[in-house]
Amino acid sequence: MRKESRVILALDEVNGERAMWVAGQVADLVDAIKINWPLVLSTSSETITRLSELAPVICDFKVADIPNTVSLIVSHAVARGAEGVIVHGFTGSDSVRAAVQAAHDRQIFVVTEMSHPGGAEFTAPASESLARMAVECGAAGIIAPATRPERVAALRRVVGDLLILSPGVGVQGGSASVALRKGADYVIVGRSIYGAEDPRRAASEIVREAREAGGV
Ligand code: BMP
Repeated sequence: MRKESRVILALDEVNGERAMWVAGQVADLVDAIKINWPLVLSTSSETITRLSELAPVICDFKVADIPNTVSLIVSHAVARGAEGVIVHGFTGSDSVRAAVQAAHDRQIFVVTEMSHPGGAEFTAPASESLARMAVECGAAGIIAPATRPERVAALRRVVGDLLILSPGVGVQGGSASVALRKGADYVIVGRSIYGAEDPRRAASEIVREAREAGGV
């Protein structure tokens, strides 16, 4: 995955036509497009392939299952054109290893601490163990919360040079520049871009903020 703007679009737009329009508006500005169940279920898995023609696609399926099922989901996402897949880590190292193996040369990202308030209940206390396991299992990176930037810094100390993708910017209250300065490689931004009247302008503003935060 390229590392230029350090911004990943979370395309949770459920109108398929508008989703493709938004993707076309910002594909050259963002480093990747992350899609989740809402868009895949409201359109079809063919959307993965169509989007992958515009930008690298990360399938945020938060896969949480036994190794065999994990492996089936990851290999089908990759066959559709996914460059990366997001999985949960609480399922254990055998499931995460199955994801890494099924992804071959594509990337697996493991959820650590989630960005919403409920993420503090169960995921926060386990986040450093989950991050350590992601490293041991050969994942490409982790997901860490821009809403709690000090946790991004703490998780960076655990994962070394693994990639950190950080959601929670904008509507959830997190700041792109702070998350990047605390150690995130990329910020994940959804509604603040795809929900804007002018998604290209909204994306450009966040890209400018990311650039000002330094790095790369
Ligand atoms: P938004 O910028 O609209 O809040 O979108 C954030 C995106 O990141 C959503 O797709 C959400 O599913 C995802 N996400 C998150 O917000 N917090 C997490 O801890 C993990 C996520 O994948």
